[in-house]
Amino acid sequence: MRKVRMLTYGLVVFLCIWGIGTRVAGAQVKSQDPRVALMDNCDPTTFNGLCVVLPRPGDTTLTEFFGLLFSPLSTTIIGHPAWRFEPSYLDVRAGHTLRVTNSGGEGHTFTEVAVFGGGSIGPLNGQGGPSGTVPLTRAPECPANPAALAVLSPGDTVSLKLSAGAHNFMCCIHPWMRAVIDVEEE
Ligand SMILES: [Cu+2]
Repeated sequence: MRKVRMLTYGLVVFLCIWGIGTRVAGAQVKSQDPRVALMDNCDPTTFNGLCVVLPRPGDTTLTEFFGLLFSPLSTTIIGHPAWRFEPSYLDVRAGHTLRVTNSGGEGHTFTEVAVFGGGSIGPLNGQGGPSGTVPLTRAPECPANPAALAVLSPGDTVSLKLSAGAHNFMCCIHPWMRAVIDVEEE
């Protein structure tokens, strides 16, 4: 009788562990719906015309934005950290589709580059910055003419299928917005 009871307890414990394991595995499968958000915190009033009004608008003023473009501790542009890709590093299983949404109030690009560098907007590469500034060199994948930028407007989403390997993405407007998407074989 004791043996039967122990077997029953054993079975219950096993089923509980199996149940938890299945749930964890399920969560992992769900996380294989990879997404990246293009984020900023632009204040529509001071970014007059450059920033759409979102349901929850940003509150970084243009002055605050410019205030964090440079640091006296760096010879090149730093950039405001609220302008970012979220997450900025993502492991993706091969075959899954990456969804990229502009959740910010400004236009951004999600441009694949061989190596990270500057974008298409001179002043946001550091041109005209404090004396001694060395501007970033434009990544060749970012067009020399800003009119040719493939801008993702606020609210827009694109879906990307990526080959195996590490992919570097940057914003050709705000070159400190960067992400690495690492696509791994099953
Ligand atoms: Cu951007």
